Amino acid sequence: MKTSIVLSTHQAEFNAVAFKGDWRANLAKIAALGYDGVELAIRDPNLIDADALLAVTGAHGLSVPAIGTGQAWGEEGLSFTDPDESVRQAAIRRVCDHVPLAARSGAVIIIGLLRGIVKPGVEHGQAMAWLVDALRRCAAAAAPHGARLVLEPINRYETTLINTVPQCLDLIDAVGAANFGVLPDTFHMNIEERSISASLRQAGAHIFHIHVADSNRWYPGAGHIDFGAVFQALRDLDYAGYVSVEAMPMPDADTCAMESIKTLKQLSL
Ligand code: LER
Ligand code: MN
Repeated sequence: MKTSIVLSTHQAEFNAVAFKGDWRANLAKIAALGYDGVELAIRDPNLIDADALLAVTGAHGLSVPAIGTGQAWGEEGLSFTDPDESVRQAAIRRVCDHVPLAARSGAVIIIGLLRGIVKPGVEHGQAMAWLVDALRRCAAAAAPHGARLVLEPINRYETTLINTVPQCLDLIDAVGAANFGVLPDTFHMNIEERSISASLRQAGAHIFHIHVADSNRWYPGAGHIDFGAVFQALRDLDYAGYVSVEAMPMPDADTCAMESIKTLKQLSL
């Protein structure tokens, strides 16, 4: 198991990101704390200089295990399940635009809130059909480049589409693409799953990436999630991917990042 932490390349509304803004300074901090990698939250890949970004991550010895895409929903309203077809197409194009950087870095592309919520007047079944179709198109576009995609089950207060890991496993069956998997996030799992460790065990090899935050979305160890059981399940699965910290910068970003890596290193022993 390897460690990473989320960094937004730009200022962002989403609050569970410790590091935003000055990405050069933040990458130096993340490397100095001993993280193996950095997960990049990127609203629009056309607005970043991928060469410069990868040069700096490489110089620090940091890998890029994942790219988060949710700001395109939060700040531009793009969604796989919007009733407006042009919005759905724009969301698919945006995911495809992430493929070159994902292919270069080996990052998985995360579909979080970009899947959307079921809007008033839309049948749940229709939203699911749009979602499956969009995921198939994105997975097909990513596959020739060796890039992978994950969907993240997100709690009911943020979306009405795919709240649990078992629901996501059914979706993986429906999409039927080998490069499409699941990203469990312990914060959401604590709200939605019957048992966090049982759902992780059920997902098994479909887990391509993981987010960790505690029950209060502070750093692991600041709430009441049993991370001992979480890590035991991951060890039993021989999970060899990244455990990525996506937590609020509380009490401040530096403390969050420092406490998180201390706990993750203790737990993964
Ligand atoms: C994104 O990774 C996430 O966990 C969501 O809460 C975004 O709103
Ligand atoms: Mn998450």
